[in-house]
Amino acid sequence: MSELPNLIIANQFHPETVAKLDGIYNTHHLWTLNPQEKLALVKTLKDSCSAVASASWSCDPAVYNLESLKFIGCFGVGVDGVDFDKAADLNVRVSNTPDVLNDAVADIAIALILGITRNIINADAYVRSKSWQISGPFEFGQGLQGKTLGILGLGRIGEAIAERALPLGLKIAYHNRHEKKVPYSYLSSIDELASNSDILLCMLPGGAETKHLINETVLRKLGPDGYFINVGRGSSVDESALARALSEGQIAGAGLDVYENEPRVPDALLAQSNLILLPHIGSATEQTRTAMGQLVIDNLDAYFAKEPLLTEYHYR
Ligand code: NAP
Ligand code: 8YV
Repeated sequence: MSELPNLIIANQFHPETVAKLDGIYNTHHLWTLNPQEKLALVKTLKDSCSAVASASWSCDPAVYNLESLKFIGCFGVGVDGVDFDKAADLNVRVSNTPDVLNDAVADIAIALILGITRNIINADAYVRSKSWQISGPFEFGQGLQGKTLGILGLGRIGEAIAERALPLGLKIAYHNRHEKKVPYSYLSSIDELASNSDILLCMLPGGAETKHLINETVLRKLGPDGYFINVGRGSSVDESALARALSEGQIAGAGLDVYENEPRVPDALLAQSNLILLPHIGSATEQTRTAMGQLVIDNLDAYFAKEPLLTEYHYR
């Protein structure tokens, strides 16, 4: 029998980190099992396993059948994959991986802003299809200088985006539930933020409270010259309303990194040419994913050593 502590790995995430965990713990790869095998494993481990490592955006509900569960170490900052009612019932502590991904995600947000306002993807296609040779110069894009970037969800990542946007000549406005001590204009509602933004960027967490906050009304307030960017969670956006807004010219364009039912993207969005679609790559650099994985490992170390967690997610 292994002397190493048991650790259930609920979902497949960052293979490099999972391989490291395999070397530190007696790991059980829950996602490789069928439903009966999952329940059998959880029953077998019910008195001998108290920790789970999981993707933050998805955590197999079978783990809540583990009566001895006391800790879930998440890979990712947005913990919408955790069932906090069940976690609270079991008195489970949760950690996530904030801050180490701010730069990578903020970079992707800026890439989407520049990409859609300068029409970069269609411009690339224009060269490859030889349209440049045949039809002449490409259409003009929109400059950013003096425009307003409205950030919905000005938290850790939102602030990193604002820092990058200022040197591009953008003014910053934002909406959170609570006003912050920052040198940016606070607007007290999403509608007001949309009305006052040239580019509306959503950096909200997922979950019931933010579901479909970006709807037809908000997009209409953004207006026909406005751009919408989403790097937070797809569940915050009514994707049918967004597809309609794009096809009917209610807004000028959009850039998305996240979707409501990943990895599926609605056909109505795929059909839009004034839209850049990325496959949830905000934090996807070698360096950032390694740093996120190290934080998962460090939180597990701290949990087993009965020391304070490095980045506990306080949900109560
Ligand atoms: P954070 O620091 O907690 O920031 C979230 C901000 O949203 C806070 O300022 C919060 O302010 C605001 N907020 C929350 N609920 C709100 C609501 N109902 N209405 C208005 N504002 C609200 O989180 P973060 O580290 O910046 O990460 C934000 C999210 O980005 C994550 O939860 C995750 O879903 C997503 N994410 C995506 C990627 C990617 O690859 N695309 C990568 C990392 C993270 P108040 O509390 O004052 O409302
Ligand atoms: C994911 C994210 O973790 O941290 C988050 O909340 O959305 C991302 O960093 C990443 O997509 C892993 O696949």
